[in-house]
Amino acid sequence: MNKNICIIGMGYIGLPTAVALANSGYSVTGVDVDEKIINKLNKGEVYINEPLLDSLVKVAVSNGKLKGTLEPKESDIFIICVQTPINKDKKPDMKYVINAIDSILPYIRKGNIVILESTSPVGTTDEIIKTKVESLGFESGKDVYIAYCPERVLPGNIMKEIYDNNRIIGGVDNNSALKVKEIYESFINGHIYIADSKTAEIVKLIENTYRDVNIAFANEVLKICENLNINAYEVIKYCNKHPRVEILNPGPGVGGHCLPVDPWFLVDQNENLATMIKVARSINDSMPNYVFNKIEEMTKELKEPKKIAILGISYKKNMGDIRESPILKLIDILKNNKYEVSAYDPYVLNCEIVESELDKCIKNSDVLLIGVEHSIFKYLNYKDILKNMKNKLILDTRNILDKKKMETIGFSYKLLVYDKD
Ligand code: SAJ
Repeated sequence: MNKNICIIGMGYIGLPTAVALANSGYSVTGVDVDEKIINKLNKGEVYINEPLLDSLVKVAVSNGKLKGTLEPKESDIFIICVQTPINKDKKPDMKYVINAIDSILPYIRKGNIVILESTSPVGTTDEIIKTKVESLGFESGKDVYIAYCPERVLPGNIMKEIYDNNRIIGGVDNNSALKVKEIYESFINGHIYIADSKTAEIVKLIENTYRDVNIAFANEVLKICENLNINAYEVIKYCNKHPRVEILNPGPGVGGHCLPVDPWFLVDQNENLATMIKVARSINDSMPNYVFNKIEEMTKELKEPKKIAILGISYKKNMGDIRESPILKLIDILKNNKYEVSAYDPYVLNCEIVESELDKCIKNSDVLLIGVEHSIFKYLNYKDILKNMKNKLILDTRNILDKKKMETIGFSYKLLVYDKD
């Protein structure tokens, strides 16, 4: 096989997809509008911190199978992997997908394959991608092949999941779906399912919405249990002993670029029907404020200025991605309410709020707040941390520390929920 693939967008999904395809034999051109990303890529370097990604990129670039450019070029296959954010009104902003398809139109020839991977509103592949490609005079399924193939990888474990997860391919016609399946079969170990493009589009949206709604349920359980003076973590632990119950973990909110965004695509197209989805979003969005109220309660007797030292600001554990992090929202609320805030996160580099040394972050603080469950935080020397603090309060929003151990050291330890003494 010596086919050429042009991938538009060298971000969290485009770059891993590019290396997977390059290392399975394709000649891949990675396109991005950001010159810094392309210069790095051509040196075999990456800006995304993902296990295995940097070494796989080095291999692909050094053997000439992956090259970065600022402009697309003629290829057998085009894959669009650009971001699809929401705007201020929570409506999908499709300009990156539109720019991407427009940028490849001049290079599309008879026999080419065009794939959309970006999470998109239902109908995008048909209404935007197919319409634009067919405006060149081609007929889909005969002259060109068009499909939607959503990524499903978990940030923090992208390279493993890109190979091992099951995939769904939604063709705008059956010929297209079968052509696209051949490409993904070259590297995917999981099963590949074939559907129509609208089905594949909604599957992607529903998967992420399912998780968001389930996290919202866990957060509501937390609020209800606190109202009734019951420890929610204990409740969830016992509920999950039932063979058909699996409640997720409550926490300070839902971050990342997927779960806080994708449910809105369903809301936008189904305003009067997606009622639970909308409520779930508002529950998850309420969590930073809920944590803030907890801090207010814990510190109401303390003198100002009150200092909150936060361990972990990324949107989830063991990684440095801060996009939509609920802890950043909490920091804003704290600062707007005249709290002093310092933060320590060994995964987050080049962020103004983050101290490079733990001691500096902790010094003279009143409350130590666990924001993210980075594994390393379980093993810190909390005796030393305590010595550095003004008031010895801990608020553990992720339920990672041992209450008894913390109290033996001398902390007053609070879980995010009501915590019986
Ligand atoms: N979270 C909780 N409680 C939980 C689980 C997660 O509060 O029990 C929070 C996390 O702390 C984080 C947020 O939710 O702030 C999202 O984290 P996540 O690990 O659930 O998901 P993402 O956003 O990193 O990745 C999701 C995945 N989707 C599903 O699991 C259905 C991934 O497979 C998708 O590919 C990805 O979205 C995407 O790109 O769409």
